[in-house]
Amino acid sequence: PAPRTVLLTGAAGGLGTLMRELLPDHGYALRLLDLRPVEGEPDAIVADLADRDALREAVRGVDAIIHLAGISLEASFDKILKANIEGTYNLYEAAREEGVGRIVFASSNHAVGYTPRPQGEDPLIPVDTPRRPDTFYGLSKCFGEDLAQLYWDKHGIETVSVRIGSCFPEPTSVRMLSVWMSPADGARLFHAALTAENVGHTVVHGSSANTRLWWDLTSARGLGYEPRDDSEPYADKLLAEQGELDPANPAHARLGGHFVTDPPIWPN
Ligand code: NAI
Ligand code: 15L
Repeated sequence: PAPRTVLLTGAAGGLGTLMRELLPDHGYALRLLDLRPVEGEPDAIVADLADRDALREAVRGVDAIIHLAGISLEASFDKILKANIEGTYNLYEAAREEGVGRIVFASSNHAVGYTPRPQGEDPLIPVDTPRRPDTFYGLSKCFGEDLAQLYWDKHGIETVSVRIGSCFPEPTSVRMLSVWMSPADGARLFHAALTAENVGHTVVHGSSANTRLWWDLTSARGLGYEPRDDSEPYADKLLAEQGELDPANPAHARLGGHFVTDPPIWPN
């Protein structure tokens, strides 16, 4: 049967807030978890991914998990280690102990952020492009994907790792015209990732069907995802404000954008 009760971690965040609004229309009853209280949701579980007992209780009885919680931008290695690496491990262990069979993992384009973005007639970036994390943050998403593979091979827990582009109500940069995932398409993709059969561990690109797309959506479509949105209506305004991307600027020439060129965050 299709999963119905889903634990949404990171429910107080930007994407979590969008998905709290949109996923119930796809038939889900959400259980919410975040480090911070979730506004207007007194029943939400307030817990740190470091708290293994709380995670075990939070996952008990759910059909699936959408794992969004963690640090969503570059930070010191110690912070990334705690929240994204140990935190994701703790969540998978809780899922294993409690018998949860399906996880949707919010990976990121920054797992492969150093990949050159296509120019001219270049092919779209394939989903099996080599890992090229652009930050400790992106590196933590590589870890999460590998953890998902291990828990599939060893424990039979299925995961769809969604390398999300940029999921915000509207695209706000010229780069985002290429990697934007509309919130409605995000909910469609998460729904597909929760319901597709025999996914094992599957990595997909997460975006809308943008005219200026940089990556291949074949694996996402293989789950039954049918994107309906395209960033193109925002293109004229953003290009007038910001100009075309400059191929000589690494922040414009690589998938990860400014994550590639921002100075590293030191020390720990
Ligand atoms: P966000 O930063 O707005 O939300 C993350 C949430 O996780 C926050 O509410 C925070 O309190 C919670 N959190 C952080 N550390 C935690 C911990 N130790 N225990 C429990 N909760 C914790 O980020 P956003 O934009 O909502 O992203 C959600 C997820 O999707 C993140 O994993 C991010 O890396 C990923 N992602 C998001 C993209 C986007 O375009 N929004 C793009 C690519 C990936
Ligand atoms: C991400 O992974 C971040 O979580 C999000 O805030 C955006 O910066 C997004 O990537 C992006 O690349 O635009």
